[in-house]
Amino acid sequence: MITRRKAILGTGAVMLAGCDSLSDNPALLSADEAHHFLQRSIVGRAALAKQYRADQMSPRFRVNGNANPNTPEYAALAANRFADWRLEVGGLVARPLSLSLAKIQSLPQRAQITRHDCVEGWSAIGKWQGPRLETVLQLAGLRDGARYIVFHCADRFGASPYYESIDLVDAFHPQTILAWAMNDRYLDVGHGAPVRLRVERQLGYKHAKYVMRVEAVASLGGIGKGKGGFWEDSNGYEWYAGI
Ligand SMILES: Nc1nc2c(c(=O)[nH]1)N[C@H]1C(S)=C(S)[C@@H](COP(=O)(O)O)O[C@H]1N2
Ligand SMILES: [Mo]
Repeated sequence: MITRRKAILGTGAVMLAGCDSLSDNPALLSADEAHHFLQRSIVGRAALAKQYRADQMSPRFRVNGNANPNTPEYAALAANRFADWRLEVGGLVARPLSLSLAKIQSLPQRAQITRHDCVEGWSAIGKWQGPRLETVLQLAGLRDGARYIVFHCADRFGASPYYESIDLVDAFHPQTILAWAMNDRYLDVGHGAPVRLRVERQLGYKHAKYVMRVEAVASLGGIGKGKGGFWEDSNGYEWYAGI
């Protein structure tokens, strides 16, 4: 993948020689922003991730990262089959929401069979179902200035909760869903019950499990250490993990 990224960046530098708008000049962007800009302009961020047939689904889909939040709060929610769980939607929105699982299941649904690619080098094909994130964001109404969507999770690594973030291109991408079903069953605890993000154009660590709160923000500066995600802040993972 590193090789491919380098190739993409190389092509981009040539193509961008023709850009004349000042705001489009990658020289004025930080390295991260420039990388992101090039990915977007060349790969086409609106393109769909490949979808697979049912007979191509992996017989076993590994659980990775945290397999259970293991907090008393989460245990109580799970014991009640998440009937008392609510997804909070807030930040830069006109109408903050508190959505039950039943409400999330009653919204228009999307199902897709996709391949999950973990940065650690394994992949698995699974089926995911849930409402598009766009549907939920439209219910809440993004306010001017909202640029990123942050996902706050129920699990922790030591003292830090897991969190991730995406920009609005990915938030409104048709395959970006809040999945509550996997392989035609309720999401199990290992895979992120009751709801996890699927953001199919990016690597596995962006797909936040155990989502408790969705927050629209103007900048990632106030989230964690400012790089937009738990692994980005703690281990130098790239914020834009496009595949
Ligand atoms: N909340 C939370 N989300 C997470 C993680 C985690 O540890 N906690 N691990 C990430 C990583 S690295 C991967 S590869 C996928 C694994 O998803 P799976 O357990 O369904 O295979 O979840 C991602 N989302
Ligand atoms: Mo991963």
